[in-house]
Amino acid sequence: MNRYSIKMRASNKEEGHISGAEKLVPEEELELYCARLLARALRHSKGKPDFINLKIEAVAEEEILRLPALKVTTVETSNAGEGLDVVRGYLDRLGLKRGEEILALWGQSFSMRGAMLLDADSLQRLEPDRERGIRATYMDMETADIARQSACEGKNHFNEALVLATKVVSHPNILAELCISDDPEYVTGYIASREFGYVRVTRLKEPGSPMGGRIFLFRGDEKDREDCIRYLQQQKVLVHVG
Ligand code: PML
Ligand code: MG
Repeated sequence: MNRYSIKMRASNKEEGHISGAEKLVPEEELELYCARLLARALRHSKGKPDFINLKIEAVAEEEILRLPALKVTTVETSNAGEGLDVVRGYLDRLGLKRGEEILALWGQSFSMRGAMLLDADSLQRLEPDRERGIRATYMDMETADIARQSACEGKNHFNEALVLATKVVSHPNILAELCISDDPEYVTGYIASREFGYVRVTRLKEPGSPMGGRIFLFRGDEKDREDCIRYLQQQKVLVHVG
């Protein structure tokens, strides 16, 4: 059974980017999901798009890597400072000596479309294009249609982030991922790693802030870096949730 990758992005002149989403669906559900993603683009609260791009590519079954979702835990925090302390604690747990500097660099990812790829030891930035960053893509959750359908109806920050983080930290050269949403009302962020799974931090920024971004912490040589970037941007991944 073949699958198709569908990517949707919508924008307009006033807002710029309005919404984007991707799916990796069986052939018989392709038309249905194109319609669902189109509906999502048209009904976004940020505004009406004047440009919608739907990109559809066939994906052979043997190209797909299947991964179980990371284990999820939640740490309750009541302000951004407490949230950052929690993240710092997990960086310590990974043996990373320069946690404070890593947190300070996070802000540089806030204006990027993709993530910062950061050498976990030298803190050198490793993205070939620093403005764009690295976009982890070609992933979806593997679950019953009903769950995928609801994921299409609007943005489900948590599901989409769990799928992305599972893909990202499954690469052997990625030690951890740090993420804060750029959605002003969404204050839950996370740190994820193979060692401790996906740790949700309920408040990692203050409400109303449009600042958000991702860091992928990397350790390896030049060849590992190339392999890792190829994996993040091209490997097709289905994440089994629940
Ligand atoms: C985003 O806006 O894409 C990032 C979402 C982070 C989700 C964190 C969570 O709810 O676990
Ligand atoms: Mg976003």
